Amino acid sequence: MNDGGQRQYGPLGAALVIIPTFNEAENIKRTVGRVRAAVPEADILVADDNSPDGTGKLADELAAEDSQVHVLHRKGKEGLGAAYLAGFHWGMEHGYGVLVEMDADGSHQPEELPRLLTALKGADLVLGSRWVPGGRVVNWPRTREMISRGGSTYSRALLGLPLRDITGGFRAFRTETLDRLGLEEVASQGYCFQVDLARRAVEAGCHVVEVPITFVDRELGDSKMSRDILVEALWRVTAWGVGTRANRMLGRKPL
Ligand SMILES: Nc1nc2c(ncn2[C@@H]2O[C@H](COP(=O)(O)OP(=O)(O)O)[C@@H](O)[C@H]2O)c(=O)[nH]1
Ligand SMILES: [Mg+2]
Repeated sequence: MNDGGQRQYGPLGAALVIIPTFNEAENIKRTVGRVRAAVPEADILVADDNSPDGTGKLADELAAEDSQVHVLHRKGKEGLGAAYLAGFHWGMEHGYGVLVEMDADGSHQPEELPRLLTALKGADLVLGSRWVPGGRVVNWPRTREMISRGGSTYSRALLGLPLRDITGGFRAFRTETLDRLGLEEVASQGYCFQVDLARRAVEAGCHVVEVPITFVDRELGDSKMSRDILVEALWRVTAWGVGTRANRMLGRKPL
């Protein structure tokens, strides 16, 4: 499955860092500025779900000053998965070779982007990982850490994935990797979108590399994690696990 070590990889194309936002007015300018400084050659797409706090307008101001910053205005809050799918399509249509996922709230350090992109030279997909040696979390409430670790452990065990951080959202994809994941069938709305893409990548035989990151809890604004998001993740991961096992028993292709 993970035969990427033998594979020859083409050069990385232009990179687009996709930043989904919902009510990140206190964070967006600083985060965009840090990304621009850390990877000046990369473009940015802010995918805003019509945030009531005016994040979309702030992003427009940034885009007006900087031709490498773009904004995708979406009509309303439809979840992280839908925002990323729209951002991926935008990036594909505009010919980027690398599409990066990154949170707006400062939890993902833009200064770690060069390490992710370097690793992508020899991989199909790179996951920024809190749970590999060298990875860590700073200031995260104990309950959040337990939910996150538990989510990865449950997904890893049930879906048989050889990965440590399956729920994280700091990732770099080669665009051709996304073409192999059957994105048109992805229905995950909340954070289980990340588990969904990871399992699809492994099932497609992609070479997935985990790079240690330092995840820092947000200092400003509120988390959008909710009970509904957790419930969706639990039922979807469980259904995928049951489906994968049933398909294996029946000798059918998964997904
Ligand atoms: N466009 C969009 N962005 C979202 C949505 N939900 C969360 N986000 C963004 O996704 C990122 C991660 O969300 P966050 O609330 O920090 O989650 P946490 O780190 O797990 O507490 C942030 O940049 C959020 O603004 C959504 O429904 N739509
Ligand atoms: Mg966050």
